[in-house]
Amino acid sequence: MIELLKGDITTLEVDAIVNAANTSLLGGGGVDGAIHKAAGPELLMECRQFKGCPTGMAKITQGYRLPAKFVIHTVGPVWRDGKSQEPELLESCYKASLQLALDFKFQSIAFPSISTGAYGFPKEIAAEIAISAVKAHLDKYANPSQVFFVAFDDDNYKLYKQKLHI
Ligand code: AR6
Repeated sequence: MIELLKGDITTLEVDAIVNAANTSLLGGGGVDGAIHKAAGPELLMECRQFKGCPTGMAKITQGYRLPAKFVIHTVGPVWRDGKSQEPELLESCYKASLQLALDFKFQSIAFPSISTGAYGFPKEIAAEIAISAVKAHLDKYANPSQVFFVAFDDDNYKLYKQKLHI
Protein backbone atom coordinates (compact mmCIF):
# COMPACT_ATOMS: atom_id res chain seq x y z
CA MET A 1 0.00 0.00 0.00
CA ILE A 2 1.36 3.40 -1.02
CA GLU A 3 0.26 6.67 0.55
CA LEU A 4 1.18 10.25 -0.14
CA LEU A 5 1.62 12.73 2.70
CA LYS A 6 2.54 16.39 2.74
CA GLY A 7 4.80 17.85 5.41
CA ASP A 8 7.61 17.00 7.77
CA ILE A 9 8.84 13.40 7.77
CA THR A 10 10.25 13.75 11.30
CA THR A 11 6.73 13.72 12.79
CA LEU A 12 5.79 10.27 11.50
CA GLU A 13 5.24 7.30 13.76
CA VAL A 14 6.47 4.57 11.44
CA ASP A 15 8.98 1.74 11.69
CA ALA A 16 11.51 3.71 9.66
CA ILE A 17 11.92 7.09 8.05
CA VAL A 18 14.48 7.45 5.28
CA ASN A 19 17.08 10.18 5.46
CA ALA A 20 18.50 11.83 2.33
CA ALA A 21 22.03 12.00 3.71
CA ASN A 22 25.49 12.66 2.25
CA THR A 23 28.45 10.27 2.07
CA SER A 24 29.80 11.41 5.46
CA LEU A 25 26.56 10.46 7.26
CA LEU A 26 27.44 13.21 9.70
CA GLY A 27 24.43 15.44 9.09
CA GLY A 28 23.72 18.42 6.88
CA GLY A 29 20.84 20.65 5.85
CA GLY A 30 17.40 19.85 4.43
CA VAL A 31 15.70 16.70 5.62
CA ASP A 32 19.02 15.42 7.03
CA GLY A 33 19.30 18.45 9.31
CA ALA A 34 15.67 18.15 10.39
CA ILE A 35 16.08 14.45 11.23
CA HIS A 36 19.26 14.97 13.27
CA LYS A 37 17.68 17.90 15.11
CA ALA A 38 14.56 15.94 16.02
CA ALA A 39 16.40 12.69 16.88
CA GLY A 40 18.99 14.34 19.13
CA PRO A 41 22.78 13.98 19.40
CA GLU A 42 22.71 10.21 19.93
CA LEU A 43 21.88 9.82 16.25
CA LEU A 44 25.13 11.47 15.19
CA MET A 45 27.06 9.30 17.63
CA GLU A 46 25.64 6.15 16.06
CA CYS A 47 26.21 7.48 12.53
CA ARG A 48 29.91 8.07 13.24
CA GLN A 49 30.53 4.33 13.56
CA PHE A 50 29.78 3.74 9.87
CA LYS A 51 32.63 5.94 8.67
CA GLY A 52 30.45 7.10 5.81
CA CYS A 53 28.26 5.51 3.16
CA PRO A 54 28.72 5.31 -0.62
CA THR A 55 26.20 6.95 -2.94
CA GLY A 56 23.28 4.61 -3.67
CA MET A 57 23.73 2.56 -0.49
CA ALA A 58 21.89 2.67 2.86
CA LYS A 59 22.65 2.22 6.58
CA ILE A 60 20.24 1.85 9.48
CA THR A 61 20.25 3.43 12.94
CA GLN A 62 17.83 3.79 15.81
CA GLY A 63 15.37 6.70 15.80
CA TYR A 64 16.20 8.01 19.30
CA ARG A 65 13.87 10.97 20.08
CA LEU A 66 11.96 10.60 16.81
CA PRO A 67 8.52 8.99 16.79
CA ALA A 68 9.95 6.65 14.12
CA LYS A 69 11.68 3.57 15.53
CA PHE A 70 14.55 3.58 13.03
CA VAL A 71 16.23 5.84 10.49
CA ILE A 72 17.49 4.45 7.19
CA HIS A 73 20.20 6.77 5.90
CA THR A 74 20.74 6.67 2.17
CA VAL A 75 22.93 8.81 -0.04
CA GLY A 76 21.32 10.08 -3.22
CA PRO A 77 23.31 11.14 -6.27
CA VAL A 78 24.15 14.76 -6.98
CA TRP A 79 22.55 15.64 -10.33
CA ARG A 80 25.21 16.52 -12.90
CA ASP A 81 24.09 15.94 -16.48
CA GLY A 82 21.83 12.89 -16.24
CA LYS A 83 24.51 10.75 -17.89
CA SER A 84 26.55 10.08 -14.79
CA GLN A 85 24.44 7.18 -13.51
CA GLU A 86 22.19 9.49 -11.53
CA PRO A 87 18.98 7.54 -12.30
CA GLU A 88 20.56 4.16 -11.47
CA LEU A 89 22.04 5.51 -8.25
CA LEU A 90 18.73 7.05 -7.17
CA GLU A 91 16.93 3.77 -7.89
CA SER A 92 19.59 2.01 -5.85
CA CYS A 93 18.81 4.27 -2.84
CA TYR A 94 15.17 3.16 -2.87
CA LYS A 95 16.08 -0.49 -3.41
CA ALA A 96 18.70 -0.55 -0.65
CA SER A 97 16.33 1.18 1.80
CA LEU A 98 13.50 -1.22 0.99
CA GLN A 99 15.86 -4.18 1.33
CA LEU A 100 16.72 -3.06 4.87
CA ALA A 101 13.02 -2.67 5.65
CA LEU A 102 12.50 -6.21 4.39
CA ASP A 103 15.44 -7.59 6.40
CA PHE A 104 14.07 -5.95 9.56
CA LYS A 105 10.51 -7.06 8.75
CA PHE A 106 9.21 -3.49 8.98
CA GLN A 107 5.55 -2.81 8.32
CA SER A 108 5.90 0.87 7.52
CA ILE A 109 8.50 3.12 5.93
CA ALA A 110 8.43 6.78 4.86
CA PHE A 111 10.54 8.29 2.09
CA PRO A 112 11.35 11.92 1.39
CA SER A 113 12.02 12.83 -2.23
CA ILE A 114 15.70 11.87 -2.20
CA SER A 115 18.15 14.10 -4.12
CA THR A 116 15.51 16.66 -5.18
CA GLY A 117 16.68 19.40 -2.81
CA ALA A 118 20.33 20.38 -2.44
CA TYR A 119 21.38 17.64 -4.88
CA GLY A 120 19.32 19.11 -7.74
CA PHE A 121 17.80 15.96 -9.22
CA PRO A 122 14.87 16.91 -11.52
CA LYS A 123 11.75 16.30 -9.45
CA GLU A 124 9.66 14.64 -12.14
CA ILE A 125 12.29 12.02 -13.06
CA ALA A 126 13.00 11.45 -9.36
CA ALA A 127 9.29 10.84 -8.62
CA GLU A 128 9.05 8.32 -11.46
CA ILE A 129 12.11 6.44 -10.23
CA ALA A 130 10.87 6.46 -6.62
CA ILE A 131 7.41 5.20 -7.50
CA SER A 132 8.58 2.46 -9.86
CA ALA A 133 11.21 1.19 -7.40
CA VAL A 134 8.64 1.03 -4.60
CA LYS A 135 6.02 -0.66 -6.78
CA ALA A 136 8.56 -3.26 -7.98
CA HIS A 137 9.45 -4.06 -4.37
CA LEU A 138 5.82 -4.26 -3.20
CA ASP A 139 5.00 -6.62 -6.08
CA LYS A 140 7.61 -9.07 -4.82
CA TYR A 141 7.73 -8.79 -1.04
CA ALA A 142 5.34 -8.58 1.92
CA ASN A 143 7.49 -6.11 3.92
CA PRO A 144 7.14 -3.25 4.27
CA SER A 145 3.37 -3.39 3.79
CA GLN A 146 2.92 0.38 4.01
CA VAL A 147 5.04 2.92 2.14
CA PHE A 148 4.59 6.65 2.62
CA PHE A 149 5.95 9.21 0.20
CA VAL A 150 6.39 12.46 2.07
CA ALA A 151 6.35 15.59 -0.05
CA PHE A 152 7.69 18.68 1.69
CA ASP A 153 7.11 21.12 -1.13
CA ASP A 154 4.06 21.75 -3.35
CA ASP A 155 5.86 20.70 -6.55
CA ASN A 156 6.68 17.25 -5.24
CA TYR A 157 3.21 16.83 -3.74
CA LYS A 158 1.54 17.61 -7.08
CA LEU A 159 3.94 15.37 -9.01
CA TYR A 160 3.46 12.37 -6.76
CA LYS A 161 -0.31 12.88 -6.71
CA GLN A 162 -0.40 12.88 -10.48
CA LYS A 163 1.96 9.93 -10.94
CA LEU A 164 0.30 7.81 -8.25
CA HIS A 165 -3.13 8.59 -9.78
CA ILE A 166 -4.58 9.68 -6.42
N1 AR6 B 1 10.48 16.30 5.69
C1 AR6 B 1 10.33 15.80 4.45
N2 AR6 B 1 10.98 16.25 3.36
C2 AR6 B 1 11.83 17.28 3.55
C3 AR6 B 1 12.07 17.86 4.82
C4 AR6 B 1 11.35 17.33 5.92
N3 AR6 B 1 11.50 17.82 7.15
N4 AR6 B 1 12.97 18.87 4.66
C5 AR6 B 1 13.30 18.92 3.35
N5 AR6 B 1 12.60 17.98 2.67
P1 AR6 B 1 17.41 17.65 0.68
P2 AR6 B 1 19.07 16.02 -1.12
C6 AR6 B 1 12.60 17.64 1.23
O1 AR6 B 1 18.10 18.88 0.26
O2 AR6 B 1 18.61 16.78 -2.29
C7 AR6 B 1 21.68 17.66 3.01
O3 AR6 B 1 22.46 18.73 3.43
C8 AR6 B 1 13.08 18.70 0.27
O4 AR6 B 1 12.01 19.60 -0.05
O5 AR6 B 1 17.11 17.46 2.11
O6 AR6 B 1 19.10 14.52 -1.21
C9 AR6 B 1 22.42 16.33 3.14
O7 AR6 B 1 23.29 16.30 4.24
C10 AR6 B 1 13.44 17.85 -0.94
O8 AR6 B 1 12.30 17.57 -1.74
O9 AR6 B 1 18.28 16.32 0.24
C11 AR6 B 1 23.15 16.24 1.84
O10 AR6 B 1 24.37 16.95 1.90
C12 AR6 B 1 13.91 16.54 -0.32
O11 AR6 B 1 13.53 16.58 1.05
C13 AR6 B 1 22.22 16.90 0.86
O12 AR6 B 1 21.42 17.80 1.61
C14 AR6 B 1 15.40 16.31 -0.40
O13 AR6 B 1 16.09 17.53 -0.18
C15 AR6 B 1 21.29 15.89 0.21
O14 AR6 B 1 20.52 16.53 -0.78
